[in-house]
Amino acid sequence: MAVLELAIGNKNYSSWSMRPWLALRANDIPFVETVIPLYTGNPADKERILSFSRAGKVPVLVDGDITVWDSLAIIEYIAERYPEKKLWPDDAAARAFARSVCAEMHSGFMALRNECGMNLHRPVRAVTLSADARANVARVQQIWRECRTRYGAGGPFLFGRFGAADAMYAPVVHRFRTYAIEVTPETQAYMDTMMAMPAFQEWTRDGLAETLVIERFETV
Ligand SMILES: N[C@@H](CCC(=O)N[C@@H](CS)C(=O)NCC(=O)O)C(=O)O
Repeated sequence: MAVLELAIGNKNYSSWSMRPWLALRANDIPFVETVIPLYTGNPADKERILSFSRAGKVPVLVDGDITVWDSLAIIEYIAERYPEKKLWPDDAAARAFARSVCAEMHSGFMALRNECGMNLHRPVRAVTLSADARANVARVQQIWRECRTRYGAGGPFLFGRFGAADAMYAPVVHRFRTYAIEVTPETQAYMDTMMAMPAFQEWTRDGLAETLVIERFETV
């Protein structure tokens, strides 16, 4: 079996990269990681991303002669290749719910993403959020509460055990922390669970050790 290779961006900033990376690492799935600095202005860096995928974006997973680009597609691929890791819940209703909240994250929350970009270096400090971003924060908390209440009895994660939905929402944990967003006690408890994960801590440590600064992400 070929060793998986995951091409990712800077760990400090690349929220999309964090998702499949966490899904792999938290499940002890062996893979080689290739970090490509983003937005350096150096055409060679962009060429390197393009050599993995013509979409020109990371993350990209390479498994032998199979290439999967896009965070959610990669998580789906991992779930299929390692069914024993149970990235999706067994129960059909829970699975449908998990897929829906993952898709909602993947395609939404633009205001929160724009106003609170993931930036692990950033000193913890509150910002004034737009009404749309505040609505995003409320919706994320509603999703987490509903997942935990309906399907979380088997453990501390959204669907009990750690799974795809936790991986997809992991960067939001950093955003809520870094931008000092006021959250409910249940949200804080879930964030604490995520932040205590060795894989989450490893990503954070690596990101904090990076020195490359991307000016356009340092504005808030
Ligand atoms: N929807 C894509 C988004 C991927 C994406 O936007 N990646 C950014 C970094 S987080 C990127 O590769 N940017 C580099 C560039 O555009 O040159 C996914 O889920 O993987």
